[in-house]
Amino acid sequence: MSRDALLKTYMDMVEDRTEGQSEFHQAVRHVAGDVITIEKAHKEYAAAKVLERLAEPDRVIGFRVVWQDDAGEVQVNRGWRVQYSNAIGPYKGGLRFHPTVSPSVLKFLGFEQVFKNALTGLPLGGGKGGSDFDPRGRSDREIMRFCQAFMRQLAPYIGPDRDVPAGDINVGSREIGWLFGAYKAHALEFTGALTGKGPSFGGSEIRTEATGYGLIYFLEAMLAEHGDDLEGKRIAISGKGNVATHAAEKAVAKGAKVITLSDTSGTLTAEDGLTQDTIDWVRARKAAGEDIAGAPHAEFAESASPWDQEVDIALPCATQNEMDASMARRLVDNGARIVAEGANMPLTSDAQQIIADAGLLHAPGKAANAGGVAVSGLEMSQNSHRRFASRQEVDDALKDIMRHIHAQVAEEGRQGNRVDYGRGANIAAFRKVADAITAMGAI
Ligand code: 2IT
Repeated sequence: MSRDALLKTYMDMVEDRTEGQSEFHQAVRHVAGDVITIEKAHKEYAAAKVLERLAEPDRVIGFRVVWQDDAGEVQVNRGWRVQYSNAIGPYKGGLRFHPTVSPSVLKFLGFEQVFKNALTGLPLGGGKGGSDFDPRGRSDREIMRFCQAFMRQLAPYIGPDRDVPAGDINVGSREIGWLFGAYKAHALEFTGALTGKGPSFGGSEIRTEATGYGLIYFLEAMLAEHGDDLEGKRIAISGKGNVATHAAEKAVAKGAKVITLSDTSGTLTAEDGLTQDTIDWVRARKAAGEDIAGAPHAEFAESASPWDQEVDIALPCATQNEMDASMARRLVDNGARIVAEGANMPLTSDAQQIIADAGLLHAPGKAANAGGVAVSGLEMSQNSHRRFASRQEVDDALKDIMRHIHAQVAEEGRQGNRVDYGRGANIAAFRKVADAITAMGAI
């Protein structure tokens, strides 16, 4: 059978079983498109039905989260943990609190996490979880009570050798502190069952910065591969959260010009590049739950998109499917040459096709944003050893890991003097996961 016929048969099976889970279908289709012929050509993988098995998470745990708001009213939210695959290590992946969280979104994120974690070279399986809870407009005490109620439901299913959650959108070190407090009260043990903890209770240096810094280290490796560097490059970044602001900070420190940051209210633009004080201001506003209109030394435009600027490099760091076909076309027309994903699956399938057809280099999130989970892996190992690594030690390890991911992906994806990063990442990660699944038999 041809690749297209194989992919159609496979995706028909996936879609029949998971009707309506469009984000999940999108993520699975991209990986399967790159690896299905490899699975079929490799006798052991084909016999073990590796792709068919990977279309189904190990399990999805769903629960009700009941808590009381400041007015004493009972609130009911939905929570889930997708334990996708522990073929190469304990389930590992973030928790997201956002009204768009659904089983489809968490399954796509869990699926991607399996492959991302494999690329880090650390012994980490893949998972993802979260809730449809919206922290916007909630007081600190309400968010704490929500975290405690959420962990009451989740705690029985996690642990340092079983499943180790961390943060994701709207779950930062403050929420991890509340979640960890509730976990510890349940488990009657102090173990590293969560990462992204505060430095005074087992958290790793650099974990907060790691996804954004790692994205820039990966970008530097991409540029070096193609005989170039960051100096003077014009970069558009979307988002205003942890990934976006730390990527911006590191890019500016390396001599690039960061032209934009954004949120759902609009886009901040500085023609000569945002300065560190503007980035700090954005971070403080995000922490206070406020939008980014009115930043110092930058223009704010309500309906503008970061992809309307003339830039060399685009770093989408907001959320899934944030860039659609028309935005991708504008980005290409504005002269961008590189897209590296800080967010998970930020391009729609149509946007991805446009970027590919225009010949841009495009690094997928599972490679480019793996720095966060990589430092989570380092935090787990520090906790197991009961020690703390220095900031320098962790930053050096993060740089090494991002260079190593780039080298693996480039090797699998090299086509002449260019690299197909999407294909390279999917193939390198798939081989590792498939080898482990195959070695463990039909279980
Ligand atoms: O998308 C991601 O890789 C994360 N949210 C980080 C997960 C982790 O376990 O550190």
